[in-house]
Amino acid sequence: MNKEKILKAGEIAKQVKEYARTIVKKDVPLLEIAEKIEEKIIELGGKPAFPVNLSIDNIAAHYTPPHHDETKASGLIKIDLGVHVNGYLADTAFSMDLENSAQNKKLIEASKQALENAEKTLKTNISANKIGKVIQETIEAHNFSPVINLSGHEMKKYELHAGITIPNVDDNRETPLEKGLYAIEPFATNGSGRVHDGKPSGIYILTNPKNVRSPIGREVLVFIIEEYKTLPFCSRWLVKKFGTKALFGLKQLEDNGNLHHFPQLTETSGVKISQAEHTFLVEDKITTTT
Ligand SMILES: [Co+2]
Repeated sequence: MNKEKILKAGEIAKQVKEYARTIVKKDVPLLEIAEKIEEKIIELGGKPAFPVNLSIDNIAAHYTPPHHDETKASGLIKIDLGVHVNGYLADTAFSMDLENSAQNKKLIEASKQALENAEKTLKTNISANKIGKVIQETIEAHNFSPVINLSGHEMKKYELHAGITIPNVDDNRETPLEKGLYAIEPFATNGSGRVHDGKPSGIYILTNPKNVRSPIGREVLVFIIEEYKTLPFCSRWLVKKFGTKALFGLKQLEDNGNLHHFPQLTETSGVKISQAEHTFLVEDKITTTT
């Protein structure tokens, strides 16, 4: 573990988050917001650890604008961004209300407060379900539900979701949080508290680097291995590099079993979801990196 690089990734994420707050406004195209956030990460000396997620209302996660997207910012929007410095990660998220809704604001407050209470409870070797319990109790005290099938996660070099998961409820699993890097991410909702797989997100991760026959598939694969390694990436990034033929290459790689294609994660329509997230370095003492 390289503490210096972990802290640098966290510091960049913190600054980009402040920047994001100034550019996310109602009716601004998500494409413009995503590009600006990702450019800012690079400008500050990091790389995006995954495509910035800009998920609105009942979409909990995994919405990143495709290259031709026309969606505009609205409603209850979650901005989830990741930074890496040579594979050392920071993962952080916040929510904004773009329709002046009292309920959105309450939902945002519930996940934010749950994260703050989790942070206060955090110590070396605490069991993961104790953190989940604090998150659950805080969100329920706001009369909302935590999203129970999304969770925080351990992170390792070039591995966004590694090892231990940190639930958003008390799942009775007493896994101790040993020294390491963790993201805690409570989601609060006025819905059922369970998300399901939605449409394909255009966000992928390399699962098997085996050879592929198609020349464009191979070209894209070589680039993915070199540029993203085992971190998530999106079709928008590849269209920027190769033009729209990249989409054909991605299809070949998906069919050949090289990639996992993430679905959007959604609740039923009409339901709202908020999120807050920080990265924590757990040593003898705890450092919030983002
Ligand atoms: Co995360």
